[in-house]
Amino acid sequence: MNNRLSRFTTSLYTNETVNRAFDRQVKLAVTGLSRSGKTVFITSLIHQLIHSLDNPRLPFFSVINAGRLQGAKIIPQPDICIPSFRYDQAIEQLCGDPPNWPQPTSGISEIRLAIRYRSQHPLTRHISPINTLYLDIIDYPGEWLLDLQLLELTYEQWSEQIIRLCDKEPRFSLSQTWRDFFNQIDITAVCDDAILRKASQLYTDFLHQCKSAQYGLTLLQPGRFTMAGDLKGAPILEFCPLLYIPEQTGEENSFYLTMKKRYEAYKELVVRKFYNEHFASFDRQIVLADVLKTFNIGYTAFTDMRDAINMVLTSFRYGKVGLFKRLFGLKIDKLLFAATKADHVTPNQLSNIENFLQLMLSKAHNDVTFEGVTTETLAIAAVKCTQAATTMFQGQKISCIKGVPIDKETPIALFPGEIPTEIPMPEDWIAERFNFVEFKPPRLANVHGGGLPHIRMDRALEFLLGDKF
Ligand SMILES: Nc1nc2c(ncn2[C@@H]2O[C@H](COP(=O)(O)OP(=O)(O)OP(=O)(O)O)[C@@H](O)[C@H]2O)c(=O)[nH]1
Ligand SMILES: [Mg+2]
Repeated sequence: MNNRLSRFTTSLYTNETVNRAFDRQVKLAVTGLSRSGKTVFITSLIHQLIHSLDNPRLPFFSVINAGRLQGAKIIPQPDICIPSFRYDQAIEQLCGDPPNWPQPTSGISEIRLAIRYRSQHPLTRHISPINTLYLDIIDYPGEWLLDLQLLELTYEQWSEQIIRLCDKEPRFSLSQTWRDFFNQIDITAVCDDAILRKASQLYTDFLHQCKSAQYGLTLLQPGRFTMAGDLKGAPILEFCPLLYIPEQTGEENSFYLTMKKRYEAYKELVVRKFYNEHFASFDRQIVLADVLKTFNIGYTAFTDMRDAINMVLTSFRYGKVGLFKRLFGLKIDKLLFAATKADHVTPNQLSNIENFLQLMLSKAHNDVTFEGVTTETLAIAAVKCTQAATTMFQGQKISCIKGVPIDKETPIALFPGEIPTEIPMPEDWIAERFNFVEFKPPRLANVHGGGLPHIRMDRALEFLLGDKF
């Protein structure tokens, strides 16, 4: 790097760090596995903020409630080399006629918001009555999040982890074709590219099957195998875990050592780069989990999601830090656990979902509160697609919800089931017990007349940003 460029980047870095230390900038980690609702959440959050002045839907967001918000705007992002988050496109889809959900995310993108507010600080409000808070958010495919754990694991340790997972159903049966093929390879022999490519393809097929709606598994590594992004077809994705660890490694160009080298290259060139550029420093975090999905599928999907989220959360830096330390090292000091798509249940079930999510993530919860991090758990819907209603069933009035299912054109009323207050035993996860269907986004007469309909987005905003104003 030449001197001028290096001075320029150092000064940018210093400005950014100072801004963050003095509460003028917040980098928000929107953490969630694939399909948990990240893109919809980011879109709704931006929509709520840029329509905040005429937004009657944010009573719990205190800066608005106190009438101190001056407005919010999307401004140029800090890193011009990263694609911009396509907010306009997402809103066009969500609020179109017919409305549609955004496509699954296939690459990284970034957005920056400037939020103007009147200061209430007794010392600064006369000197600088109007302040600006910059909010940075990135969006990325949820699959990639699972790779962060690889940074801690050698190729052999990672392979052992996968072997243990494949010992149990449904992975045992689903991995059969890959395992049969792999078992025929002498991994200490000289590597044949075509055979290696085939082994890696069969492993990738196995991951795709695990991910399918039928099995709904989430702990799928490496993440780029199911969402390759711009690495599609690259040799760096051509490897797979070992089924056994041989005593001999073979020649330098053996299957074993070739796959080990590819794994290490994947870790360094793909995962570490992703981590360093986008995940190394955050101030605030929201963890989005689609817990309702696990009810529809069953106990294995539940344990898989629970383990995947708890695992992912070990990759972030947590802790309460004072001003001085914040100038040198930023850590997450507030973390919100959010059960998404809460519009899939009747309003009286919201506290049950929150309780359920708490039980699911109690390990991670304990670890972060130990570090002094403030946490909260909320059931949210970034875009509310249903209305609460009542219906008569066997002579009794029961609560239900009304919305347009994803594969239908007209609304239906349905009773989705009650969320248990305890995690059910494995044998009690019966398929017929729950009926959480996917809904179409609501049709809106005026996209710009206030924020999108939601559940508890204002509480989420208050928790994540409220103290910064
Ligand atoms: N009813 C309802 N459905 C939602 C809501 N948010 C997300 N969904 C559903 O969840 C799906 C996934 O949401 P996304 O925001 O695309 O999920 P993501 O986490 O960005 O997924 P990836 O990009 O694949 O990692 C959507 O297509 C909707 O079907 C919500 O607030 N309410
Ligand atoms: Mg997405």
